[in-house]
Amino acid sequence: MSEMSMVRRCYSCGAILQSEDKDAEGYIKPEVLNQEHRVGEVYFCDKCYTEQSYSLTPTQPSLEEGYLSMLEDAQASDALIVYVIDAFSFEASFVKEVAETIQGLPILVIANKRDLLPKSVKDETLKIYFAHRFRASGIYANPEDVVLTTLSSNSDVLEIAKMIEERRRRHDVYIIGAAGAGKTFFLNAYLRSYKNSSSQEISLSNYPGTDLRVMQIPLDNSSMMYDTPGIPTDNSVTSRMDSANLRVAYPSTPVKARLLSFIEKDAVAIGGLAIFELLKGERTAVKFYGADGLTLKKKQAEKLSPIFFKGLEKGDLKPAGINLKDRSDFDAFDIVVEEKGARDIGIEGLGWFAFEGKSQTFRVIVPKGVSIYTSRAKIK
Ligand SMILES: Nc1nc2c(ncn2[C@@H]2O[C@H](COP(=O)(O)OP(=O)(O)OP(=O)(O)O)[C@@H](O)[C@H]2O)c(=O)[nH]1
Ligand SMILES: [Mg+2]
Repeated sequence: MSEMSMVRRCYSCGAILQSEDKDAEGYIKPEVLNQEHRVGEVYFCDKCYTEQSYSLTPTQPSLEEGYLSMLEDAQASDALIVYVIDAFSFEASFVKEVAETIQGLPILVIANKRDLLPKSVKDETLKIYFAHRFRASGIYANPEDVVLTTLSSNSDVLEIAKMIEERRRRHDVYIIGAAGAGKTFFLNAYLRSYKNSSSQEISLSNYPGTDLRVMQIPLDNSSMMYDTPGIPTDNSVTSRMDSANLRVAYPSTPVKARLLSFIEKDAVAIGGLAIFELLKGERTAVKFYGADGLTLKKKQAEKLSPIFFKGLEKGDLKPAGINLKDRSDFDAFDIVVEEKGARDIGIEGLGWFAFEGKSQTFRVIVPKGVSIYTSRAKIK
């Protein structure tokens, strides 16, 4: 009787893996190829592996030069940090160096775009979640440090202005956060009730010693409020789409749960942007939270994957990203859920999957460089 073995391909370039010919396509060291195949393990040929065309750790957004030295000033002057987040998606937007640089400073978190989360969820629950995510990212915050806002419709920020005034103790204020979170919307609302009691003017100029364009608002004769450039969202799906696709993929109304039931090896494709698979584990009910316009297609992973990549090649899938054509344009992450209880696995800028943690392994395939995160459930 002949023995059958599974053909293994490089996850990046798709070449059939082999250990015989170093110079031929798909070469992989015999010790890697012959080791026992662990569930969920993805293989790369040596060429793809050494070229590091696959990043297996979620990426962080990149910072402009001068950004950290600006925050070092904030640290040195014991300033108040007003950290604006997009309540729909911010979980993977933290940058380690930013967290380290603002360590110990007083903070006020403005969780904006509250309108994109279901009304039924209590504000208090969200505040606890947001504060938890900040702490998990190395920035100390409590639920009392969080305010929820919908700056696009609510122009009144008097309460927030009062909180800032109390918390800043006559020190400077730095408004920071990811691009598009709502910093400028906040500032515009703030300026409506602002009175300049100083001898200085409001100005848009380079932050001292940097090329950063910063709006500077005098708060009194010795302190300023700075509206700083947004931390780039290059690790978000939103940065991979043109505006027509973005209108479909990014919510404009509260996200609703879409129910899916997974058995092992089931997967769901989200438009032409991502695949989420239950690689290992018992039957799991999963809720997807994301824009209504996103199409979900669920099938066994081995059937779904060729359909997805063929669809991408042909340009059939909607919404789709710019220059996402084949497997090599995507990253794959396997997530082993060790925690029990209500959990989320999210894709930055796209939405999240909510489920009960039961030692599952999930595989998430996302456009290269897009971050994913896992956390306790945002919405219960
Ligand atoms: N749904 C919703 N959208 C909002 C809200 N507030 C702002 N937006 C939208 O978010 C986008 C970005 O807002 P901005 O205030 O310019 O964001 P920013 O943080 O200043 O961005 P950068 O200057 O690029 O760093 C705008 O297109 C707004 O329409 C909100 O409360 N809800
Ligand atoms: Mg702005």
